[in-house]
Amino acid sequence: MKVVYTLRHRLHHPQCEFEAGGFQEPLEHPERAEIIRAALAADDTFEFIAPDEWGIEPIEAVHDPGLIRFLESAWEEYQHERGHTHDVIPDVFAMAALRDGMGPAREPASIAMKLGWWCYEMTTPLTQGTYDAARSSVDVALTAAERVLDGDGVAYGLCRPPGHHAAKALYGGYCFFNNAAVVAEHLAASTGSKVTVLDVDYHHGNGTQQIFYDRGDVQFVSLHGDPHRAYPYLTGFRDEVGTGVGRGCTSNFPLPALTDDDAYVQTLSAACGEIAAFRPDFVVVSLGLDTFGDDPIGDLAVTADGFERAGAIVAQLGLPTVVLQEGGYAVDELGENARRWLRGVNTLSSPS
Ligand code: OKP
Ligand code: ZN
Repeated sequence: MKVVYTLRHRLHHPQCEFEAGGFQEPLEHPERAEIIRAALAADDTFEFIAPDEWGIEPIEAVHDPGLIRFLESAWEEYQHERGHTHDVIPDVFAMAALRDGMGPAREPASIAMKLGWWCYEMTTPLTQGTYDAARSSVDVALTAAERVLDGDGVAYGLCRPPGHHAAKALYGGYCFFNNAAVVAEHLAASTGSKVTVLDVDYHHGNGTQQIFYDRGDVQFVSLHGDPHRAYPYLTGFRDEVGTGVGRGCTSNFPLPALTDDDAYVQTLSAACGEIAAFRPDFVVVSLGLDTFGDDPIGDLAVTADGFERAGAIVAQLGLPTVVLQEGGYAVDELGENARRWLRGVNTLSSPS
């Protein structure tokens, strides 16, 4: 199986993360990708390739051009306007309710409020190289998709930063550009066929769901911690099923705390039933490994065996599959967990 990787992910290296009333060590850090790279490099099932450069157009196909322009210059702008800081984090937010009854707001002029216009929370610092790292993460994702378009049964993009929380016009949740959405749109647009995004990250992929919510040609299926207790809290409820021609093309499977391998695999099988019924031509997997029992920010109980079983269930769909890395924060086990999931799905692999 081809693994697409670039060390450009290291350009995004936050120093701190604001949460629960204080600053802490970032959970989403460069070592995550390096641990996965090392685990896959030690297994000769995997062959590394570098990403191609895809330019801005595939990103513009899913994101507001204003968000892209903002991310390109925000760090620099902040340094000029507010003084030097390694990490740039919003401290004021453009809540629609502030102008309730007075007409909609316009994009603010000051970087102070621009941050809170394009970002919805405080755990996602912008660093000097964040934009370039986020662009490289999209390049990694699209290059993995290209392998599959060229006939590989499955390919893996070692994306970092992750993408699934990034909405059309918002970043947050450690995500800047929605790698999975860019790939799904690219596959759908370039082949005129149907695509499913299967999101197995612990956190609901609100961004991906939003981008395709009214689409009949791109299905979104997600297993995640129930938003009654899990980030991002506002999306991922069972009754969110899509709208317009997309009605029925979104399926959410909220999971209870401590969900174990057997329960997890059973729900994944049900989710794959929905995928088979949609009859897609391609599957894009948002692979979060934060469903792992020892993950510091998840509360499920999936094990390495469970991950291999999960990959094998996705392989049984028998569809060309692009696997893209999202979350996973139990760093010591992250590499082995990724390796096991990918070995599980690898029966799709075909010589290229
Ligand atoms: C990104 B991905 C929980 C802190 C939550 C943001 C989480 C973003 C997760 N105590 N902070 O879906 O893995
Ligand atoms: Zn996650």
